[in-house]
Amino acid sequence: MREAQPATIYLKDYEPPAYRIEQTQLHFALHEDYALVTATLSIARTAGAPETQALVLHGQALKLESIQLDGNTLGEGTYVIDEASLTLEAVPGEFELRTVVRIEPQNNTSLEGLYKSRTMFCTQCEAEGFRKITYFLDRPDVMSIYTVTVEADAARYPVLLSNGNCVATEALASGRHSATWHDPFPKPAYLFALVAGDLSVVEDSFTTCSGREVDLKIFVEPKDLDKCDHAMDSLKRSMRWDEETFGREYDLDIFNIVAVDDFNMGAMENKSLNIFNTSCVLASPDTTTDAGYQRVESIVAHEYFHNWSGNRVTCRDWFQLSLKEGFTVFRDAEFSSDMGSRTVKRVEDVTVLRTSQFAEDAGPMAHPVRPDSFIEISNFYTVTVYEKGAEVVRMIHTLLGAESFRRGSDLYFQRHDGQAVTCEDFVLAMEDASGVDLGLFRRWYSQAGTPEVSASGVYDEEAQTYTLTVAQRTPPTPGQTDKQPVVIPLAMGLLGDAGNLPLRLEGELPDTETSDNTHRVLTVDSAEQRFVFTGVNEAPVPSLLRGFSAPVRLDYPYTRKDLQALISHDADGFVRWDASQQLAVQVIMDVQAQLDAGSEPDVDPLLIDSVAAVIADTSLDPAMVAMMVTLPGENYLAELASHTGQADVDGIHAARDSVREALASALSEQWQSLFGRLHSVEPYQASGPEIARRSLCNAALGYLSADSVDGVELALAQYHGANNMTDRLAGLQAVAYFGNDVQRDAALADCFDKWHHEALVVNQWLQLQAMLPLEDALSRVQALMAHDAFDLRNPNKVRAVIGAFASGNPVNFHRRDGAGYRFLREQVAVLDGMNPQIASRLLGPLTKWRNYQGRGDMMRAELEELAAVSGLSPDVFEVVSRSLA
Ligand code: 0A1
Ligand code: ZN
Repeated sequence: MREAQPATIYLKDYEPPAYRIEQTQLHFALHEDYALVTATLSIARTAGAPETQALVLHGQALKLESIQLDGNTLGEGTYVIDEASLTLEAVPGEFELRTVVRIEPQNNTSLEGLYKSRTMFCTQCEAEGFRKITYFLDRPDVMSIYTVTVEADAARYPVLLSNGNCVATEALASGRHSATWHDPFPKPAYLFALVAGDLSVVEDSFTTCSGREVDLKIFVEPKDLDKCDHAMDSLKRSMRWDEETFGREYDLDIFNIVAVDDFNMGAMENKSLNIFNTSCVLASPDTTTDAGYQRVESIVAHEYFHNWSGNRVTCRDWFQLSLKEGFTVFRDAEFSSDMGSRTVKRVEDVTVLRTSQFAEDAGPMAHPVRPDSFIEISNFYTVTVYEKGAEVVRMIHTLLGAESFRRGSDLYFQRHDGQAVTCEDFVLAMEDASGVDLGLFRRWYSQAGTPEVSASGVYDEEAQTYTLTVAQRTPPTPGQTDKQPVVIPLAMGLLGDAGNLPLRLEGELPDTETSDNTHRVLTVDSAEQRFVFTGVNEAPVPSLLRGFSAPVRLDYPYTRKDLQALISHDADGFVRWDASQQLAVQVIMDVQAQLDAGSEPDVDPLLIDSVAAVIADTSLDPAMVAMMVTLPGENYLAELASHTGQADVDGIHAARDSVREALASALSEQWQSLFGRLHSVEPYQASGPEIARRSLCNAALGYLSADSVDGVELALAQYHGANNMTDRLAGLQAVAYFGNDVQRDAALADCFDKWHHEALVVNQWLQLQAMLPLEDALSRVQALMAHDAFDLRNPNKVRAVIGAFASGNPVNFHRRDGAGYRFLREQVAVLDGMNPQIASRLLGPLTKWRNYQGRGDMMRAELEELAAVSGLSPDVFEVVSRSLA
């Protein structure tokens, strides 16, 4: 255990900064074995702060070479340096501070601050990486105007970039050169960026709504120049959409994106210089799947949208992270919905939310959308802050309606432009613009845990009424035992034999009916409520939580017939899909119980009929059909099981497999005809209809290869004949899962042979193998880590192998002998010395130790083993100690 525990920081202790840094001038001299950073800061004491207030600058892993105050060199003894700060006890009210520090980007494996990725220099400063570059007030409420000069060898680093506009370039002695950039917008240090490298560029332009011409540039390594078109198109679509949908115009004449191979996250919204993980910006038919294309579009949009929701209006402190992230995820989801299918996008997002966020909210790391405390903020870039945060914004949108919400967002941007603000400021703007009281609604920001909503309905034939009773409770989470009811917008309808019924609540006059009187949003805001619908002339099936209108667990005692009715003809696409999943969950659970009891699995024919009907329903979007015929994932099933007890990973796996086999064989003709109808070798297009076609075709291929050797042959043929990555990978995956050992190994070897030069393809090849539910999976994973294609310093490779194994290969990670857990613990311990952010993220699956039948002790033992390691990073320390508490 470490000697001194890292400190916990509390929201309640927030104090505004005592000093501001109005102007920041930086000079970077970049060399192969060191960099010198000269920072000239114009600092002023905040009005009202005492003159005796010391100036404490953040700084980490810096070697101070010199320090001057208003031109006078400060001698030792006039300042104090420790491993996290530089303190000047007495300073004037206004002064200029100049420091020169020496850093070692080439040895920076944390990928935070200034580091080298392959041959280029780049930065990652969010959340607190700037302090690894120079001494500074590295907090988001200190906003400064930056002028940055980057100086480096001209041949190795012809491209020199920073935020804002390039205002000067200079050729220097000894083959060096420099470029100076000025950003006119004040910004917090976390939005600073610098890049130096030998990069190729794709250029385009965009004319804003007020007629300004913006140069758009994407910088990549020369070999990737052919993979930028999709990102560029996505960027232009995002810029137009933000003008049209949110009235947001871009504010500079230049917008740059740089792709880097070694990156901890997906991408970063630095002002006018977005830095992207290559996996989130590069796309070509041969290297990128349809899902990859969609990810590029949504991440390019997400980072671009941050220019307003994050940069122009930023966070006061890191507890407010969801202010920018929740809102921006909401904005990017709306964008993707408008670009493609709204229902499909919703289903994808809800799947992530229910699988990962609900699990987080039910486990030891549970925290509110606006956390109250943290040790290491990097640990709080979570599905709760991002995805649940976006759900909270979506609920505000639902409660206010689209028009008032837009007024609220306009007011928020106008009121707070150039400021660092709080989630409360966002809610206040929404209230002020709409007149809607969001008083109790605020609990969504402060209360952790997923609310459980149980609903029941009673039909009174005589009175022609239908009474819906809705109760809610939120289970306790660590540190929060008493929970209050939350405000839940419950979108719903009532389904009759021939379609959705008109809705009228008791006491309402007929003229309050809207044009669509078969759909409404009930506001549920107390522990238990009753809603009485009148004029209901048949016993309905309630269609509840339409569009997943709130991030809650809904429990309604549906019969399988009810679910079948919702699947086949409810008006809400989300409910239709959700009912298909609920039916599948019930059937899988039946089969699990049968297998447990030692009996033969007996798959309810109702599921088979229902899947057959979905396949035959030509009115449905093929992408919806694909999602409705796909069984819920093992992690989701485990999450559901651990909600009411503990998950039996092997039982879930076996049951799901046997239901899949039953569907594969009972409907083999249907799968064949679907495949025959949908298979195509036309040139690849990443259009909505083509993506939908491929998704259904490949779902059919999955069932065919699960069913027969002929199916595997078909998959093999598709793998070899494919002209795009989606079909190639689907073919390879089907062969790897259902083929024999010889077929599997030959196809995998062939894939590496053909694609070893494309890092992003190799990563998908690694990931596919790490997730194979084979008996020797762990030794395969260990062999992959010894492969030339693997590199422990590259987060994409680590995620593709170690991450995919721990979270995407449940039967092997949860091996009975505990070897999967031991493996993960060992890898985390090694990685912690290199890259604490990645190490701590990888730990996620072990933190769920309470959820697994017969495994908890072994999992906890590995966490305890880690806790005993000396010199753990604060990142890993926080996750380990919270999960053991
Ligand atoms: N703000 C970025 C992603 C990001 C998050 C955390 C980081 O370091 C801890 C880095 C980048 C986004 O939302 O896209
Ligand atoms: Zn973001």
